[in-house]
Amino acid sequence: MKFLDQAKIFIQSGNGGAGSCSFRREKYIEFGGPDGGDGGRGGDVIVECVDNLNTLIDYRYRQHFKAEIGHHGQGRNKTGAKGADVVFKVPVGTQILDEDREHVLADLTEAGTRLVMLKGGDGGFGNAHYKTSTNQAPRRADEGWPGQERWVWLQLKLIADGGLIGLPNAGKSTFLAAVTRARPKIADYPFTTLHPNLGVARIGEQEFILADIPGLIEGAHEGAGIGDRFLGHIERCRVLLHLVDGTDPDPAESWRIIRGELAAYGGGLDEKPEVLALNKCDALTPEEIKERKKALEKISGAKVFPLSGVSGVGLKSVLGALLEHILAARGENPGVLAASASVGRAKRPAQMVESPWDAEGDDDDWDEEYEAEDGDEEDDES
Ligand SMILES: Nc1nc2c(ncn2[C@@H]2O[C@H](COP(=O)(O)OP(=O)(O)OP(=O)(O)O)[C@@H](O)[C@H]2O)c(=O)[nH]1
Ligand SMILES: [Mg+2]
Repeated sequence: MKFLDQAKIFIQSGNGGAGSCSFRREKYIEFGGPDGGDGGRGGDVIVECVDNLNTLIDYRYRQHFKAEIGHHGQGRNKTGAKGADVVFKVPVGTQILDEDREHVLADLTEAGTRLVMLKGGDGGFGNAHYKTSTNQAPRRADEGWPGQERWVWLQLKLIADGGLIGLPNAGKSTFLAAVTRARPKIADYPFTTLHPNLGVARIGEQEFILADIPGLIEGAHEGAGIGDRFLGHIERCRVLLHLVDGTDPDPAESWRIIRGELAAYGGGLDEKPEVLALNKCDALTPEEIKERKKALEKISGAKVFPLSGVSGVGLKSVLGALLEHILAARGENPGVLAASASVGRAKRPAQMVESPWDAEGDDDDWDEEYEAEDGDEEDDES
């Protein structure tokens, strides 16, 4: 499926229908009097937030949304019908911005929300409306009031509970594929991922949504690589999972680059809770794991989770740490709940194994355990 996270569209509400100028004409009834009905109201432009979408791709193919005009009034006091509304659907997390892209007109964070973006014009009065004791045969009937029109920007900021960040090739997509049913593209060249992917992770009875975004490189805030445009998608996450490639001889430097980019982007990203993990531990010797973990812990001052997205080792404890932050944040602010279960179902937790690298000191037997668990991986899904 194609992904698009911004689109510019033209919306226009309907003009009101005109009032009618008419007189009652019937056999044996002279001076029947005015009976022109009012015009109907124009249709509204309505935006609806739905949870079975997660892209704005539809708006690449249709950019104009015009509501119907109100029907005209008619003789015999017939009021015109209201023009039909036009409804456009957007995924949860869409913001609607002014044409200058500065003012947020609406922020749709809950499925089912409907907002009237532009109201249709009122219908004009028919001549029956102007009948008074002193003017019993008015010939005045009004045009309908005009509708409104404007260009607006739609901007999607996906709603996920956790966001995956790291340098290109850190193994973010591999991690997403390991803990959710999402199937992002994975390859050993940088910038494999070109747009965000979502997946639902499950641990115990709890589910949460993870977002995998394109990798960041030094200078991303100035446009290097594919820039930091996609960081907008993790602005609403409650926790970030920072993956550092363990096969990189200097993991501390990778960590520093990403933290620098988060700070340069702003938006409070660098203040979000971060879970830090040393990835690709299956490709390292126990000594290397120990040494790189230590280096990372020293520079970050945080706990480092060793893991391997490929073998599945260590995933459980990382998910547990993410969940802890997510639950804590949900307690504080239950308002914006993570959205769409339509992203897919969570993967069975049985496919994940405990991390043998977590416990201090028993590094020696990690490879045995890894071998054993590797066997399990074969009977993956039946
Ligand atoms: N040995 C090993 N290799 C891994 C692991 N995780 C990912 N890789 C490999 O690393 C390469 C990059 O993995 P991706 O998951 O595409 O990395 P990414 O962070 O999503 O990269 P971009 O989308 O380009 O930013 C692939 O060749 C993976 O097979 C791991 O745990 N162990
Ligand atoms: Mg990727």
